[in-house]
Amino acid sequence: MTPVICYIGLGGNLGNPVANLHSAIARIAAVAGIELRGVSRFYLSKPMGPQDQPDYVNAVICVKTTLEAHALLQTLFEVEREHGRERSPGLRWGPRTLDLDLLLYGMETVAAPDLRVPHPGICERSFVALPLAELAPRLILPDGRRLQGCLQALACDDLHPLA
Ligand code: PH2
Ligand code: MG
Ligand code: MG
Repeated sequence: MTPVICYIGLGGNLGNPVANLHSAIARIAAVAGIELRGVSRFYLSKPMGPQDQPDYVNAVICVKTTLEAHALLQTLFEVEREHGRERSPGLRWGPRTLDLDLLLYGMETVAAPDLRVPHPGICERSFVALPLAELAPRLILPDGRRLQGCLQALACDDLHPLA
């Protein structure tokens, strides 16, 4: 298969999120068929959703992969599980040790019951759009929107790069 450039959003706010993100990135980079191409800075961000949870650490990575979108998604679920992620049907946007979201899979649009690409939150969430723009400042989404245009509409005062 022709390699595809993908962007993956990482987040976490339980346990040691910085360590979890580093460990997840190393684990993803070691998968056959995945080549790590870039890592954004790590950001500390205010929680979206319920406010009675710790701040999140967020980052975005770029990978080049020969895996199909669903195979990549399964890999991400596996890495989440290895990092103590529990998928309870309970709280929406509740705290988690590790969240890996497939943001972009090349310029493809996927609308399956278990996978939506581009991730619907890219343009609405500063903790996704800002680190993504670090890696791909000129990015144009498959629907034609410019990432920079989305960023200008977002208040980015709710997140800070970690030293
Ligand atoms: N993820 C959530 C819910 N809320 N808030 C921030 N700041 N960062 C996240 O990654 C995040 C969130 C569920 O995926
Ligand atoms: Mg998420
Ligand atoms: Mg997720």
